[in-house]
This record gives sequence, structure tokens and C-alpha cells, in this order.
Amino acid sequence: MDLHRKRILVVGLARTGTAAARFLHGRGAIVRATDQADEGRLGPAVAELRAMGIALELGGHDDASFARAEMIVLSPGVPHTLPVLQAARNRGIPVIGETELAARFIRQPIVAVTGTNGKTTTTELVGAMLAASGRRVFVGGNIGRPLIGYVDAGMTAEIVVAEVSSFQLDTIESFRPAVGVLLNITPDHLDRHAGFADYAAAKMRLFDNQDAGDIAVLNAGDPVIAAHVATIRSRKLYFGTADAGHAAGLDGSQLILRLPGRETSRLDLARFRLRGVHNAENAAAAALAALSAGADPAGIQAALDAFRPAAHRLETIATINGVEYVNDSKATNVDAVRRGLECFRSPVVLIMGGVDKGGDFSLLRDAIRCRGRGLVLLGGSRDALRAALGGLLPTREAASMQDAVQAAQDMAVAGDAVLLAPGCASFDRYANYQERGDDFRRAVEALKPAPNDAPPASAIADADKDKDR
Ligand code: UMA
Repeated sequence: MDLHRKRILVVGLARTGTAAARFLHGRGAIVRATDQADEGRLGPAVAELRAMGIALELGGHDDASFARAEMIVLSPGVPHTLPVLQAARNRGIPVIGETELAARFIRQPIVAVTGTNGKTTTTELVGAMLAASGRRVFVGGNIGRPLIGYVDAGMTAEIVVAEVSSFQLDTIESFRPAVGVLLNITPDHLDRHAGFADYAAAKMRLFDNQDAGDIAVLNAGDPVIAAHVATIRSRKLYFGTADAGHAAGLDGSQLILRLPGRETSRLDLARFRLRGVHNAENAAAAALAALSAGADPAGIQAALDAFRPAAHRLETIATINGVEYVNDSKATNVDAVRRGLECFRSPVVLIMGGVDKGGDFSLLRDAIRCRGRGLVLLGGSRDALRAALGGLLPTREAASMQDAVQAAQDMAVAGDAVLLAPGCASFDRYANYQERGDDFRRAVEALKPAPNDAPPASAIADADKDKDR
């Protein structure tokens, strides 16, 4: 793709947009970069772009810049349906996302992972399995490292492992992963997509450009995926329970991999530290993808044994007065909250709330009835939460994270857990879910433990004990 002297508009100047603008400028394009936020909110990367000679348009978008561009590159946070983008398309101006831009340059095979929940864990696992098998990998994408940065840095890996979101898939054209992994599809981001069908269709775009030589790794137990698989042209490998004979089968703490034309491998999940049956599924999906992309069973086993849970995902912060405080700030949609709750064997005081993404909170009623001790509502979506879940449990409202943790402490009794699982995005109060989780940690650390407080066994059940759920 020749970028020299091409007039390109980059829209959205956070991590992705600044990386794309730097790359395009370096390849000789005439780059203009715009963000609706003003410079004060955007940070020093934007000043660096100006110093490079890139024209900036901050604090809003000018329609004329869209009309004058020869190509428009979007950051994932910018809706591709904005009227000004529709108008540009109508004039014949190509509008692509940064993932598509990067895909046009990446020469190595790509393993791409998508799904509503578990993407980041699975992406990291695939990368670790390939690395432990001696392969040079770059791990990036929605995980927080834009793929265009990899292209800009000279593309020195043998394999690229990319987490991709529905936003990124919305704006691909030729992006073609050699291995595409689809973990699950449940409602999320309904504030941005035109409904659940549109969201599911975006996820399925992962397979749009694959052909019979490529591989699709699919969750055998997901009804929405099952309803869409007929459109996939590549070779399908399923993960699920072992008795069903899938390519990756879970049997208690065993993971059995049966790839056509290869010896069966049995992996042991006994030392795998991530909790919950959903994480065992993530491990199964990752193992299938890594094996298909050149990892060996010994490397896969080594990566499973060494993998450590990431922060903000069912992360135990402290046990105070016999109550375990668990940070699951990454649970930003309804299904993630349900999966998290189902990992607990003790009663839970649940802290929820934030920016409502249009999910149906009432789907949590059964899980909350089974395990809930109390509910604390914090943030913008409390009316929707109260309407869907009110009356099931004692419910309190909180004005700050500190209040929420205090209210949860008042409601919990020894042996319970307090779980931050918001079921919502964080943007009403925080820049991202990490900041929200950090705030929860600080609020928990400020609680005073009783003297001689002895931590009991964790309230969260292990994955292998959960397999009947
Ligand atoms: N903006 C505009 N005009 C608009 C809308 C937004 O100028 O109409 C500007 C905003 O003012 C802001 C910028 O766009 O300055 C934000 O762009 P961005 O959200 O794309 O920010 P990045 O930091 O580049 O983050 C993006 C992904 N963000 C989203 O998809 C919302 C990050 O995923 C990703 O890690 C990063 O690229 C690197 O690839 C985050 C996410 O929440 C973690 N993803 C969703 C998820 O996982 O559920 C999809």
C-alpha cells in the first residue's frame, strides 16, 4: 500500500490514533489528526505529533477535513457510523480502522482472538504458549498495544497474536487471521452497536476473509456461535467437554487435544491458577489456537503452569474480619458478572454500577438469588439496576467507591465475599476499568482489620471443582 503524499485523516488520538498517525507520517503520508477532546485531556503524545509536523485538529471534528481526505483511519473508540463518516464513504473516500491498516502491512501469520468475555486472558495464554514453545511472538491489539505500533517497529516476530474487539472488526476489509478464535457471544456494547444481531455480526467478521486453509477455533457450547457457523469457510476446531469428542475437550483437570493427523495430547490443568470453568474454557481455546499456530504440547503445558491471573479479574485484594474482598472490575457486562458470581461458594455482597451498555441486568436474578447477601449500587446505571434486581436482596446506594465498600462491609458477615463486579463500563467516574479497580483496592485497604484476623480459605472455588456447573 503506497502511502507517499496521500492525504490521510486519523480520527481519535489516544493510544491507537497517535500510533497510527506516527506510522503514517513515517511512511510519507500527509497526515491530519483530529480528536473531539481538547489538548489538555489528550496528554503529551499529541504534542509529539505536532512536533513531528502533523496537523492537529483538537476539541472537535471539522467536516471539511473528512471531505478533503483521501483516506480516513479510525481509532476503535470512534463509532464508524458517525454521519460525517457516512458522508465520506458516499464520496468514495475509504474509511478503515487501525486493525485493517496494520493488517495490510503485517507479513506474519496472525492468531486473532475475539469473544465477549475472556479475550485478554486467552490472547495472553496463546502468546505465552507459543513463546514457551520457542516461537517469537508479538502480542497486541485490543489488549492495549495497537498492531500498527508493531508494524512501525519493524515486525520482527514470527507470529502475531492479536486480541480484536467488535469495534475493530467493524472496520476491517482484508484482515485475515490464519487462526481465528471466537470464545463466546453474549450481549455487550449495545450502546454502540445497532442491537445484539449487529454486535454478533461484527464478531463473526473475524472469519470473513478466511478460506479453507485457515482455522476457526469455536466454543461448542455457545448457542449464538452455533447459529452463525454455517457462514465460516475455514476448518472448524471446537472446544468443549471431553465426552463430546471435540478437538479440545475438558475432563475435570485434564485437557485433551485431538487435532486431525496428530497424536492426542493430554494436558494437566491441576497447576493452572485461573479460577472458574470459563477460564478452563479459555485455556482449551488457547491451547487449540497455539497448537494450530506451531506451539508444542510441552510449551503449552509450561505456559499453563506458569500463567498468573491478571489484576482486576477476580483478584483477591484482602480478607478483613473473615470477609474476602475481590476485585472483578473487568466484569463490564452482564455475562461477565454472572460468570464471576458463579465462581463463589460463599454468599456475596455485590457492588455494581457504572455506564450502562444496554445489557439486560435481569439475567442476573438467578445467580444473585443463589449467592447474593446484599447489593450495593454505585454510579450512573443505578435506576436500571434497581428496576431489574431490586427487591431480591437488601440493597444500598453509594455515592463513592469508599461508601460502596463501607456499605458492603456493613452487610457482609464472616465467611462472605465482597465482590466488585460492576456489569457496566467505568467511564462515568474513571478513565478505564483499571482505575476503578485501583480505587476499589484503595477503599478496601483503608478498612480496618480486626485484631488477630486469620484469613480463611478463599471463597472462590477452583476451576476443577466447578466443572459440573
Ligand atoms: N474520539 C473522537 N471522536 C469520537 C469518539 C472518540 O475523537 O467520535 C476520541 C476520544 O476523545 C479519545 C479517543 O477517541 O481521545 C479514544 O479512542 P479509543 O477509545 O479508540 O482509545 P485507545 O486508547 O486507542 O483504545 C483503543 C481501545 N478502546 C476502545 O475500543 C474503546 C482499547 O480497548 C484498546 O486497548 C486500544 O485501542 C489498543 O488497541 C479498550 C476497550 O475498552 C480496552 N475495548 C473494548 C472492550 O474490550 O470491551 C472494545
